[in-house]
Amino acid sequence: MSLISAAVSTLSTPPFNPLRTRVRALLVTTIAFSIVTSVTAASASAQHGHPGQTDSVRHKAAQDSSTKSSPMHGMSGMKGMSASAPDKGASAMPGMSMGSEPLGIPMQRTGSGTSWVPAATTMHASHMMLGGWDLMLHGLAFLQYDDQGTKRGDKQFGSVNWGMIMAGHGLAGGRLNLRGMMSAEAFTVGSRGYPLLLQSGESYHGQPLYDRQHPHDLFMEIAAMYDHVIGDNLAVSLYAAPVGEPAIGPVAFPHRPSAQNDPLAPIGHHWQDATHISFGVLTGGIYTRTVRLEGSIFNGREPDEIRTNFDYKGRSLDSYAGRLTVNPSESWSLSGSYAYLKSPEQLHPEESLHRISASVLYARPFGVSGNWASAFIYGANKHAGQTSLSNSLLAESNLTLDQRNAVFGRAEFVQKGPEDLPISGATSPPPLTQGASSGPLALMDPSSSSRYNVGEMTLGYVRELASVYGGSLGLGVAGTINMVPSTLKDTYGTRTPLGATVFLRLRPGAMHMGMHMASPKAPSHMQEPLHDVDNMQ
Ligand SMILES: [Cu+2]
Repeated sequence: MSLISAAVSTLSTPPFNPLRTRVRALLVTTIAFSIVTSVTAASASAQHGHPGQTDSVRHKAAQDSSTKSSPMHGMSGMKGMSASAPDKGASAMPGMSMGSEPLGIPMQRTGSGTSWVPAATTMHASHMMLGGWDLMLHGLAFLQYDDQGTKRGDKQFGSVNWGMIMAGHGLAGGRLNLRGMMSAEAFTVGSRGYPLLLQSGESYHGQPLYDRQHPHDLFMEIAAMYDHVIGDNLAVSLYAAPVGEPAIGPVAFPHRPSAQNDPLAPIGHHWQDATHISFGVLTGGIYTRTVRLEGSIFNGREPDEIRTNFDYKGRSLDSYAGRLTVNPSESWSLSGSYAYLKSPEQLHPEESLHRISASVLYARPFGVSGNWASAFIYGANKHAGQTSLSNSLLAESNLTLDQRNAVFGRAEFVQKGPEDLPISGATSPPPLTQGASSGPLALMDPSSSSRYNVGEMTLGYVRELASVYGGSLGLGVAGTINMVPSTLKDTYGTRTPLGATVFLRLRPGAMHMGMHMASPKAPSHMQEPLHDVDNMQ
């Protein structure tokens, strides 16, 4: 923590020159929030640590075990479930209460909501047992200085963050998982969110937000999920969430392995995964070890600008979605989804939306202690009455080279309209009232040539600085070059507006679940997942 304070006091001296009180408030909130996971990680490591074993030994053991039985991935059959182990070398281990879900599906495959990511994903979390419950703590906290160029840009010192607790327990022959996830962003970046060129979506003071990313709601997820095995290779699940994520698109960006070191949101968020906070979701799913089919009904209205409450007023579960996910191997996860969102935007309740998405996620270990995660995502919106889709594409990658260094990048293309990125000079988005018959839809018609093809490319680097309470503190930097069409050149003053951010990032250590467990002869003390608390990843 002292490191954070030191770094922050460095950051808070000129030239950044933020208001002292704001910095202090921000600091207190951020630190309080981010140490929730860290402190628990410390206690978890106290429970599960392996004194006398050095890190390198643990790593070596993990590596060895990995060559034998494809560890990070081969967790199958571990939960004493009826399913036989699908992966080579993994053996059933009755009494293992944690680390895999029904059908022996590895815990690492768990994405946000009910989504799957590749099983070869490195998970950052801490685990502990409490009264028969498996508790997992996840979280991510950035403390960033964000500088977005041009007159449409802004500078801000703030924190992007979320923390999550998952509790799992056996129930009636199946598995119950409860989840709670919160974000302090309403306080740490404010109701207006943080500066992000070309971003759009949601509102502030009754006006659409643009060139800023909205803060996430205080309650990001409150959900219960129940899974039950009904055949050798078949299980069903039910996900009920007062706040949660319907079966749309791939894992949402705050939880995406390929976005793990990037504090800033993708500008295609509202074309791809912005439904990750929905106030009322019911999802039913049926799945095998490789294929998952899901259907959701949910409240499709985006969160309102009061970020601390529950947005149920006047709403019902009148939106729906379906998603097919295929994980053909440990490294790949493919998904396709369709959603109908009933009046998603509070400022335009008369508009409904169709959204389709397709994604390919890839993950694999890299070198001795690194990992590589990538995502390719297509997302498109079609407003009711619109004749064609507005498209978005995203390619993203994070390469953790070793225990100290990681590089990441993102490239995006998104088709936005004047209602998303109003031309400068207009105090509010263009003529939403022009002609009741055409209305804003006219503006979105591609034939009106008012659609902007915008893009961005980001490159970043993170250097891990220290182990903090079992988590890892990293210092990072990222730069973005944005691209706008000539029609927006006057608005931004250039066709290539730039953005940059410098940040500290705190998160729990990497879990190496299954590495030791994968060995049939593992001693009993190894049956708990190993926490490399000093692991710098
Ligand atoms: Cu979001």
